[in-house]
Amino acid sequence: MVNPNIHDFAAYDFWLKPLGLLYVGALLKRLGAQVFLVDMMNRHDLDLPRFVKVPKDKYFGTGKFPSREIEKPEVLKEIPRRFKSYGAPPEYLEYKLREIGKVDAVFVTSMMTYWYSGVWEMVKALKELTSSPVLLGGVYTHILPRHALKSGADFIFPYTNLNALPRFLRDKLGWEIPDFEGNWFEDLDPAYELYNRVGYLVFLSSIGCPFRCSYCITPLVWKFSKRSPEKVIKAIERYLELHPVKDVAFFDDAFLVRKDHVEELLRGLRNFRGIRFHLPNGIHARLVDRQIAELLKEANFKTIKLGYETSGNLQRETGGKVFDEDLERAVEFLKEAGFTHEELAAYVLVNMPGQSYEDAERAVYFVHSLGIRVNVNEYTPIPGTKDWQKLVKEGLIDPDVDPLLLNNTILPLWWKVGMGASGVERIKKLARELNSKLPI
Ligand code: B12
Repeated sequence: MVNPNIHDFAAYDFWLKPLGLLYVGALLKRLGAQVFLVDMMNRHDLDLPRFVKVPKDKYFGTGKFPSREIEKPEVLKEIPRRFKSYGAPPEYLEYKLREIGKVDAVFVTSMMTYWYSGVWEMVKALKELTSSPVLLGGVYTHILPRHALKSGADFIFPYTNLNALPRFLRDKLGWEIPDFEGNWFEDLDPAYELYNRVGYLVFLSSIGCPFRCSYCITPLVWKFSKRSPEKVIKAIERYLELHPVKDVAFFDDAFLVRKDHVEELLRGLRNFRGIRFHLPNGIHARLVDRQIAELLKEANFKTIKLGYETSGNLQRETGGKVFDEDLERAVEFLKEAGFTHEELAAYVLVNMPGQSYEDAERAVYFVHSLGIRVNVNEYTPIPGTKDWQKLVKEGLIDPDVDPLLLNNTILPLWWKVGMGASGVERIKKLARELNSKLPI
């Protein structure tokens, strides 16, 4: 199994782990396969320092990736910034593949659609370095399956239900394997035993999201479900024993949905002494009540990002997930429970279609007025979402646009919708200034 390099203008290791691929690994092992992992993005791999200088951790296990400048793809030629390949160098891949030896198939994952050039490059390298069939899955393949067919992979698996994988392997590769008798999300742990070392662990306690925000793809690709807290806790226990790290993050899209479940999970997490927990992916402010806030504190959460998105009418129009008063109340409860402004932040989305500069500015000031940090996220339209369909219908986006151009950093440079690059820069600068005014 291979997690490819990221090609981008910037990337930072905010607890990045290829969770989907680790579930695939767990499933294949259950079905009797012998599995090896080459994760080009694992900064903590024991062999990596032999091939490249690895930047030290910054905080909570996060840090900069090693990187090297690469030539820009044709469509990005005009962008006046350096384009890089992040993660391990090609020699590391060659070394790992030699060490593993001949395999029956290679499973490659993918994340952001606009990172596809790193995926294509990896597929090409694997086709050259091995004689095995290459299967490609992951976020890019389920958002853009037709585009992914051009990756050079022998097969793409554009689905998110891993219970369908055994049949796929029987059909495509002729493997003689049984179906998986269970539910992949409930019954499997991400296979962290495939790493020789990690700097942190990432888990999911739920998959999917019951909300229907117009800019988000999640509700369209997973049926929302929660894993039993007991199993989540057992998985954390099991892997902390194997990899004694200090930091554990959750990638859930809807961590707080289903109060009974969340409370049981948080009560269990209190027993992990000395472990710092993180929620980098935006929790639903409306679902934070006094009890949840206290349990989060008792469990030793150190990073809590609240989803705020924007101010004004768009709050309702994009799905009505969070209103000003929800965020205000959530922050109040969290602060009462003892969280400091260094541990709390809210995401503000900028450059959304229909969002004025003033809306975004107001959102930034509003978050700051609550005494917490503002994290600015640059909007990017995701193929398949409600937003995307509307933009295509109105002629505001070409449905065949090269996904590289949808990179959130460069979109404002060319997209005529929204507040433009200078507007986005001003909002980011404002957020930086306001954040720096918070007491240390
Ligand atoms: C964690 C996460 C992040 C993290 C970490 C990423 C990082 N850079 O460190 C943070 C919070 C930093 C982040 C940031 C952003 N993210 Co994000 N993120 C996610 C998230 C929530 C989880 C990914 C994950 O682990 N999923 C769970 C695993 C199990 O799913 P999976 O990998 O798809 O795997 C499944 C299948 O694909 C399959 N599979 C996977 N690989 C393989 C391989 C094979 C061979 C097979 C057979 C199967 C298979 O197995 C799994 C079974 O279901 C996803 C949403 C989501 N739920 O996926 C968004 C998501 C990927 N992010 C998204 C976006 C838009 C962003 C931002 C641009 C937001 C913004 N506007 O600022 C930023 C910027 C990212 C950047 N440039 O670095 C979009 C993707 C957009 C796109 N065009 O691709 C998503 C889908 C969110 C969304 N709701 O729409 N993100």
